[in-house]
Amino acid sequence: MIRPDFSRRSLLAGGAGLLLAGCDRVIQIPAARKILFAGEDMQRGLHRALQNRGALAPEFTPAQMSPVFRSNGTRDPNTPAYKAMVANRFADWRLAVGGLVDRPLSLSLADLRALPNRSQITRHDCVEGWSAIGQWTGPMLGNVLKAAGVRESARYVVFTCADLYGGAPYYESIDMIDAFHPQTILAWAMNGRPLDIPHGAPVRLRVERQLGYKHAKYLMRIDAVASLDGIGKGKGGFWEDTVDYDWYAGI
Ligand SMILES: Nc1nc2c(c(=O)[nH]1)N[C@H]1C(S)=C(S)[C@@H](COP(=O)(O)O)O[C@H]1N2
Ligand SMILES: [Mo]
Repeated sequence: MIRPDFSRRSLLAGGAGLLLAGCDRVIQIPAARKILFAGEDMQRGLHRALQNRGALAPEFTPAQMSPVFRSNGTRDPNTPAYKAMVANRFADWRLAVGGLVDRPLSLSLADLRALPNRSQITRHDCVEGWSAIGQWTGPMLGNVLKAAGVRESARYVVFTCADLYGGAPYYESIDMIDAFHPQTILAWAMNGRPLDIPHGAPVRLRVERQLGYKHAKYLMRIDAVASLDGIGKGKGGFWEDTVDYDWYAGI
């Protein structure tokens, strides 16, 4: 990831040779003062924005977990292909990782389980007005993207699912800040058990700073892309395309 450098020094170095005048003197020049303090405001504003995007979602204790965690949207993809995977306990399921990567991957459940895993107890907030607290376990998406050698040109990650809506797969997308957020995981377990069908078996996305519809279930493909144009209807997700839900659903 590129870390922007908004330090005063870099602003000066990039400026009109002001560095040569020395700091004390520069500060006396009204025009320079203006540039410096505009820079300071920009620095504060941007840092706040970046910090907020990286902040962790609240995590809870086991005692706070919801006794019932409802399922929403697709509760069973129920296609012939999905039924065949269920019959085989997902032994044939593979997660394709492709798009703008140097090393496309095809990962089995065993591959995902073998990576360092993270468990987190978080609150799921559905835009329809219900919430539930559950525990999720899986590898960080960022580590999988790193293993695939995601390219600098990638700006979004697109998730394609096994369930169909009107013949087309459910899909979602997030940006690189969310993709590399430490709580963004590919969850294969929920509440300490392998993920069940209603909640997205065998693997679903957890992207804890976003509303429920961003948490794609029944994952089949992950693609790094430079643009969302030409994917679905171009708005970055099934609900975004269909009923104008916001693409950025940050909470
Ligand atoms: N593949 C897929 N993912 C999906 C959906 C869906 O219909 N299909 N529904 C979304 C919505 S609106 C919500 S609130 C959550 C529900 O997750 P849950 O069934 O585990 O409660 O999944 C999201 N991910
Ligand atoms: Mo939802």
